[in-house]
Amino acid sequence: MKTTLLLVFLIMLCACSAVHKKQDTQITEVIHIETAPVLDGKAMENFWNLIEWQSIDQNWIGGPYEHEDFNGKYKLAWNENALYILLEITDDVLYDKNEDPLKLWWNDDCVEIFIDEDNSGGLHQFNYNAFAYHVALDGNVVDITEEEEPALFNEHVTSAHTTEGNLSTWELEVKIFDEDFYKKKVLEPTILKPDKKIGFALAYCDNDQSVERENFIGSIFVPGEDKNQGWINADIFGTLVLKK
Ligand SMILES: [Ca+2]
Ligand SMILES: [Ca+2]
Ligand SMILES: [Ca+2]
Ligand SMILES: [Ca+2]
Repeated sequence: MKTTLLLVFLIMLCACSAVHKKQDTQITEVIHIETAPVLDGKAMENFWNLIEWQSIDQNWIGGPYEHEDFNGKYKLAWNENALYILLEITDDVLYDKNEDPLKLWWNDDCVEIFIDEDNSGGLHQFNYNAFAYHVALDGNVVDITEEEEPALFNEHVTSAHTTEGNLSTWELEVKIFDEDFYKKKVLEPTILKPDKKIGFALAYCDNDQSVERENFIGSIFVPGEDKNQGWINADIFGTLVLKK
């Protein structure tokens, strides 16, 4: 009996420890910039040239896709006000299926930015422990609120993109908010400092005129069969370390 109880206790302990984010996996060091980029979808700023590209190549949803159908890469930089993303997306068909930004927003072509301000990991579907910002082609930013409803979070992410042929170049400014941001009288992003860790992943919902999105491609390897976990669970996010 004692052995059985001990075994049950050990299994529970393992199960509990497995839900916490392994903080040191998939680490990216992010370089500091003095001046924010001009958000115009043109990588004219010299600092962008000095930063290495990273891939968006993990197929979280959908069948195999060709290189012309989707490929994506990104660069990151930060200053005390925000995280900055330069993103190059090749997508053969740009498709805004639903004009209403709060209706089936994940079935439009969109960039999805996952942010966990304190790198805690954990569940975030109906709270602000972490965010899954869906940035639409028209710039609207959608996530789910504590009231379990979709809402616009346009003050959190500002974007611009240019498109030439199949290639879109995005520049995004992501202000980082903690889980209590909505309790404050004034919308107050976190002031970022060197060595801060932020949970992070980036993804693209690719729809080329289908009823539902055809692929959902992320920047982070997700173990197990269900790869579509980021919108609920911040444990799968990678970790950014802000470097001065
Ligand atoms: Ca620019
Ligand atoms: Ca496509
Ligand atoms: Ca958190
Ligand atoms: Ca598309």
